[in-house]
Amino acid sequence: MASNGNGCVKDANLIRIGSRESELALKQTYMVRDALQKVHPQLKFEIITMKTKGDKILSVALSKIGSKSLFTKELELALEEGQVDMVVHSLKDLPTTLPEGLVVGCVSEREDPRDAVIMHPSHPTATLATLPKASVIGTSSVRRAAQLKRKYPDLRFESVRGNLNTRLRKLDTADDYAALILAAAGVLRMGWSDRISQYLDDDDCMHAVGQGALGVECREDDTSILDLLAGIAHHTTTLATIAERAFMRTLEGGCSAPVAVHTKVTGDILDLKGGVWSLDGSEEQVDSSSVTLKESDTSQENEEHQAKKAKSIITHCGVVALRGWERRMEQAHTLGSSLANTLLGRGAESILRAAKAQNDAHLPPNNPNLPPSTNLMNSAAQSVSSS
Ligand code: DPM
Repeated sequence: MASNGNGCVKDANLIRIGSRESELALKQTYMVRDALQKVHPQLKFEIITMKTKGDKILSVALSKIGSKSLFTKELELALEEGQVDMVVHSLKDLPTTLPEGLVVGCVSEREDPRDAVIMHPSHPTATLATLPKASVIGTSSVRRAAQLKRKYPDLRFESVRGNLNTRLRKLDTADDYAALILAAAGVLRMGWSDRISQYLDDDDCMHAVGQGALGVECREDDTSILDLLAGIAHHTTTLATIAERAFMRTLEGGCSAPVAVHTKVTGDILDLKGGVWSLDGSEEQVDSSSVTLKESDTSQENEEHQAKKAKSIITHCGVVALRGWERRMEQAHTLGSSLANTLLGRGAESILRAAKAQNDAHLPPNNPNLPPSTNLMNSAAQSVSSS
């Protein structure tokens, strides 16, 4: 028995996992719980669910709410206060800088990271390329809208919010949208693979940083939980997502600016393609870079790592470096930040600044009950085409 910091006595074999309460969030939390249970049959798990700001504010597009920890804050508070021992998130919803004292203890194996098209039942055989002109595509991701506007200038993009169940219902029961763009990972985990009519590869639409992977957050000083999580970590997904998060962090992206990536691990080679776009997709900076991953073999480098390790755990953009892979994690981090710096040197900075300024100009006051404001993604496009 141990105290949880609130003065309450807790069964040391009981692990409390925090989760958002949507069906997808719960399915993801069960995946992590089942993986832990398999390795540690003696442990008991309790899942504690809560609503986050992102679940409550449904009338405003994500990019316009203007907060980075939309889907994470309430759960992180519960973690800090010792009400839960770990929290399962979609890694892409976790900011690249975490609150002091919290870390991502492990990243799970990535599901298909691509975006997918879900067509309205009245367009069973259509693709984005064959939809009628001016068809409305539902997404509140500025990343998706910017890239797809560039590729399919005749389509229109409108915000759609709510959890996956709500969105699919909005698509099917009205004629507001011809199609939705969703992360394939979420759709597949919901068991709706038969609704996917098209997967978007990187030529069409590069995915979000961390998309398709789960990140389990815990307290930095909770060594027993860190040990448990290390046992279910997926090494190559961790490398890929550290590179992506470093790319995002160096750009200071966040969900108000269109930033996207495409990562591949082939043997010991890590490839990262990354890009930034103006909101209307008219401007683009994309490049790629790769690195051959290698643990250090010089004893001096090893000593440096040992010394660092003795002081504290090593993290990259909040993600704990896996033991024996410290050097590779560092290389992945450097790959991401260098690629971002290359793009910044070529004008990505002004693209990002303009996108953020346009979003901020549309930020709603702090009132979740306000009606939705004008559609930024299309209004931005109009102002460009008329200039
Ligand atoms: C973030 C974005 C979206 C979610 C922005 C983006 C999509 C919003 C939208 C940061 N979080 O992707 O550019 O299209 O309206 C979210 C989903 C998943 C995690 C749903 C989805 C599930 C898949 C995964 C929402 N967060 O993107 O379709 O594990 O990556």
